[in-house]
Amino acid sequence: MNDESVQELASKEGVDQPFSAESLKKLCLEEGADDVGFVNIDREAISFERNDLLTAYPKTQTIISIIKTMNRENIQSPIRYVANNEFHHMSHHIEEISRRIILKLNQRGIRGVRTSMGFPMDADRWPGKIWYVSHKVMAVQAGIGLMGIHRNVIHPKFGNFILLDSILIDTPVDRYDQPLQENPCFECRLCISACPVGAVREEGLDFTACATHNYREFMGGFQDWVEQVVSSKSVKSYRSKVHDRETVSFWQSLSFGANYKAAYCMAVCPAGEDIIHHYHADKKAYVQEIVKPLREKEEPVYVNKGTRAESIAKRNKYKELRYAHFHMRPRSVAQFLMGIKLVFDPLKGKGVEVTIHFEFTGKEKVSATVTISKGRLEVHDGLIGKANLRAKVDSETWVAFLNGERSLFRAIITRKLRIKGNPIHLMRFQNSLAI
Ligand code: B12
Ligand code: SF4
Repeated sequence: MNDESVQELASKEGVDQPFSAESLKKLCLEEGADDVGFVNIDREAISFERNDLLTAYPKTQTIISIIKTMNRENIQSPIRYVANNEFHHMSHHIEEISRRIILKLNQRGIRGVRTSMGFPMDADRWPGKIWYVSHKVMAVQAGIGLMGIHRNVIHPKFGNFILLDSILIDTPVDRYDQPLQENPCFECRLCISACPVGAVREEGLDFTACATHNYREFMGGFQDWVEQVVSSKSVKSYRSKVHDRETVSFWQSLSFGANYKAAYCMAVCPAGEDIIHHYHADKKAYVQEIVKPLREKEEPVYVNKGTRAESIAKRNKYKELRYAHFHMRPRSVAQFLMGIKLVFDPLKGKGVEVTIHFEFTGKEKVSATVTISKGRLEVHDGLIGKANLRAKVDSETWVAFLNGERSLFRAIITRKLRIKGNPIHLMRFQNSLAI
């Protein structure tokens, strides 16, 4: 849309009226988005996101969700820098599209904010929710696509080979979109079989497994590497922990954008009109051409010791097992209670049946019940049911203990931690966590 037509529309519509969804959609597509949809800030389904959205832009009325397709063959390549180059290039591209959309909207008197499609994020909130806008949630609500078993959004036409972005604007539109009725994911489970660390599971993504391997050179994986550097007493000791090619890979990540180690779940997904006929025409050939080269690629695979991810990686003779530690040291009780859900490992927690009542005192006064049962960990507010163990603990002491800065013994003798029940339950709980 040229500047003249923008001005023409602006004068026709005025911005204090609900804006025409149709003309906004046209503008977004003309600026290069491959699909677009709109969500109202008051929608119930995004209520858990509202605080963050309004922190990012207090005047938000409408969330514009846009997508950009990637070149599928790049993402499927067993040469991962070919895929990473596509991810990075298209990340910049979609952000540039959002930037252009917002500048065009500014000319119509509409103001707004675009955050970021991925990184950078708010590192001050680490290890909490470091992003303010969950683009998948917005895309689903905007009717762009639905999440498959692998938790990526699948567009009915382009499949999951899309990147997402969201723009928060101060103006309502005259029509909002609704989630799709039919999920393009047809449960072929290729994503489950392709992930070298078994992170994709029907019961939900194993966040720690994916973050430890795929994000080896990001965030907590990067912390791990730094700690390996500083804890090495000599060059020889560093080299015994980190291969030269791994050091070079970290350099490459710092210089050119972090290397994803896998994204195989996305690479193999055959859902979506543009792709599915390749799969249905000859399923065996599809697996041979797309899945097998990734499964049989010889490469290092990063896992935490004793986890389900380790047991899965071990079964694949093409993968070299490398032990890592994805660091997520909580800085508050709230982060602890959120984080344990992400780091619970079903293999390490196998056979554990325990209920713990936590009563946190001091800075963060919170009560919570943590239950591990039948290979699942749940956290509930308040003290619910009968506990095997009751722990009354000063919140700051607990956080210091989790970060290795305070011993449990010292916490007990200074009466900052009071336990009722057999402490073995606390150990069992701790041993069920992947990190
Ligand atoms: C956090 C994050 C991750 C995490 C968690 C993955 C996930 N499924 O959410 C990790 C590091 C593992 C990850 C990996 C990848 N990601 Co990512 N990631 C994000 C991010 C920042 C937010 C995701 C989100 O909305 N979560 C909210 C909830 C509703 O999603 P969920 O699936 O139910 O929740 C999972 C996690 O988020 C986690 N979680 C939930 N709450 C919290 C809170 C905290 C504090 C933490 C740490 C985690 C966490 O637990 C769940 C898993 O058990 C977005 C960018 C953004 N700002 O939106 C990109 C995004 C989701 N990622 C994307 C991509 C491409 C990937 C990778 C393919 C990267 C790669 N190149 O290898 C892999 C795919 C892994 C997979 N199968 O999901 C794309 C997805 C595009 C699409 N078609 O859907 C996004 C949308 C980026 C973008 N702008 O396009 N990612
Ligand atoms: S690979 Fe198959 S099971 Fe996995 S998300 Fe895609 S369609 Fe669904």
